[in-house]
Amino acid sequence: MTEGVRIEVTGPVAEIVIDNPPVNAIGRKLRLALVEAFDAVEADPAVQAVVLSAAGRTWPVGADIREFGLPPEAPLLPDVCNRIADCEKPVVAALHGNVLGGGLELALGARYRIAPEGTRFGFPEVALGLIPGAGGTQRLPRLVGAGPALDMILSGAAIGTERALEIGLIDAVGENDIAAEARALASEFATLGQEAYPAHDAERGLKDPVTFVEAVDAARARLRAEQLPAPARIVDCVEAALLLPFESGMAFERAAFEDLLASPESAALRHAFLAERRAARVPEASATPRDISHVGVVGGGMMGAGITSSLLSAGLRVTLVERDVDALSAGLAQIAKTHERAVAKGRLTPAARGEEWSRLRGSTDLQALAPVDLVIEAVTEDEEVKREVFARLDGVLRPGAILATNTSYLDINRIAGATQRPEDVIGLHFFAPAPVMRLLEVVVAERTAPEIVATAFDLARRLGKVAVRAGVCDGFIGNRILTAYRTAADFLMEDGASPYQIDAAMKAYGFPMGPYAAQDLSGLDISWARRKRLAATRDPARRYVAIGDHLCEAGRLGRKAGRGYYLYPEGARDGQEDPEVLALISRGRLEKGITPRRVSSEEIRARCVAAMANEGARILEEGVALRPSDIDVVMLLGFGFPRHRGGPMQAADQRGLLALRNELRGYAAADGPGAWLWQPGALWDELIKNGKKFASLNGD
Ligand code: T1G
Repeated sequence: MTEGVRIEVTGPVAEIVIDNPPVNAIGRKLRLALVEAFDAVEADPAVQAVVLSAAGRTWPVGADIREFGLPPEAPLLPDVCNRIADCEKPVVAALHGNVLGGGLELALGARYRIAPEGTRFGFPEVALGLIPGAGGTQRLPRLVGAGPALDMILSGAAIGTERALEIGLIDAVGENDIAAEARALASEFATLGQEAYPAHDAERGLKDPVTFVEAVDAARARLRAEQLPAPARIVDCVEAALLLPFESGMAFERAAFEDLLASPESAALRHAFLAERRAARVPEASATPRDISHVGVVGGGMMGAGITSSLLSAGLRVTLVERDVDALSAGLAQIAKTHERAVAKGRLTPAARGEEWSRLRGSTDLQALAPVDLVIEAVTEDEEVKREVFARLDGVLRPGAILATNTSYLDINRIAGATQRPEDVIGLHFFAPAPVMRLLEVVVAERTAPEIVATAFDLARRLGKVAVRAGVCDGFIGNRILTAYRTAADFLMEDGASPYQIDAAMKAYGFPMGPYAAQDLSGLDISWARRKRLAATRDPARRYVAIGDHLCEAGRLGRKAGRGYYLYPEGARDGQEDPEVLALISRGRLEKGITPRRVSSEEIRARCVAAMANEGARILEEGVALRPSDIDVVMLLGFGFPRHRGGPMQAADQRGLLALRNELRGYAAADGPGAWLWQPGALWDELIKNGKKFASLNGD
């Protein structure tokens, strides 16, 4: 049989087994093999009934996302699903694992569907900026009605067997050897003969058109103006399942699917999906990770407590060390609060909380860390303090234990230099709040051993985080690009834009909040400390905007101080614009002899994204990041870059590198002392002259 499918005939039952590891993704070869398999079993007079099953850990999880950028090749997935539905012999689908997307559409082509407990069913296409494009928007509402169909397809959320049985998506919940049960059912059908099959109405969802229309209208009313294009198309297609004959509905769905497939939003969302998984492909992946079961955390502040909660959730034993009892108690209280919130929200049972808590120890003595496999240091962002902690840890930890620092931009080579074991030192840069943020920057110092990197990536997987490999530089990947973004914004603010206009422009681009509201939230003193640290080495000829320093000098440290770029009366969550800040900015311009100019929102967005992409190009040239898509993953998961834009490097590719490089050159020429921010490096010319995009550097 063609690759990816085998047929096993037992008596009157033919079982077609899909076997395309790791997740039975449906690419062209598999589509062809399935059509050939159904042609074969239909032509075989000995076969009276068919079972469609899947080998491995899951039923097909969907169409092969990697094929979407390629020209479509027959047979298309809708044709495969129709082939199954048109099979003259009853088809029983034996489902298990994640029955998603095109995989669920395959299952909907069958006459009967059975699955064991634990099987999940969903249409995640909306998260890729798409809609089910192989009959899902037509067959599902016909089977289960518009309400449950719209809930599934608009949310992209999976449902379990109980809900699937309740809405009629599956016909029975079976035991674990679901293929055997399916063969028995098919054998019954083969023996009973066509007329005896239990009545199975694949159109029962259309029986109540009034309810159907009400569900469509309600869903359409909930759509929001700024939403991406896919949700509205989903509602239109589900409505078409009621209003149009099946073939016309399929054509209507296909047209919508092709529109969305060609959209920049979907290209960005598919890019993000694959980029997150590509990040795990690091040169050190072949090294053997060390066993980690007991982790020490030094520092029980916001980050240390958050990291501890994350480690406990992953089933690890943790010893938290703080300098004194008060600090330790505060850290433990923070962890208890996180537990309480999880229990209150039903994410954690009280018993599970108790079990997690039983794996936690607290101490004020570093000696308590002697037995641990790995220590994560999360003390204050001061190089000397960290070096002192590492020197002491070096004398306490057993040979082979790993020392990790959570620093967000300090030089890890210098921190490692405080120990006798630099090859066991690495950066694990978590993002606040650590239990929630999925990003982990794994910062590899000059002498870090390969198996330490492999251990860090293995730990990230166990924590449910996406690890991205970074080299040592000031700010690694994310904070370095954030600095470029903020600098571009500061230049615009000094040139004539207000911080409030800049924030609004970047929110309109898709950021959850603008750069100034974000600084108020995290506290202006953090970046102020960094600017002061770098002041001695700053090139005086370079443009430098001191507005942020002036705000800090005036005690305006952000939301925690009740005022920063915005005012927060009585600790209000959302800031109010403050004329005092505008006056302070005007004074700053006056001192520098700058006549403010009108700045458009389009220019704000263009400059900020260009600055991020240009810093990303520099990071690539310096080898700090392995590939452009790693930079995108960092900005998407750690810094709120809108997912439907794909990240700064994807956005640059979408914009066009020649146009963007010329734009950067224009900014550099116009910006005089600020040219240093904009100057495009050699990588731009290299890619442009070869007609390549940043994506060509991602490998695959
Ligand atoms: N296509 C290609 N490769 C895929 C894939 C897919 N759909 N899904 C997973 N992989 C790869 C993934 O890149 C990784 O590869 C490996 O499988 C393990 O994945 C026409 C248009 C099912 C929840 O969106 O959500 O059908 O990095 O690490 O954590 O209507 O995979 O090892 O080389 O994620 O156990 C709709 C996407 C597609 C499901 C399992 N389906 N997949 O998670 O494993 S569009 C989806 C997932 C479609 C039709 C429409 C997850 C998972 P590598 P993993 P996991």
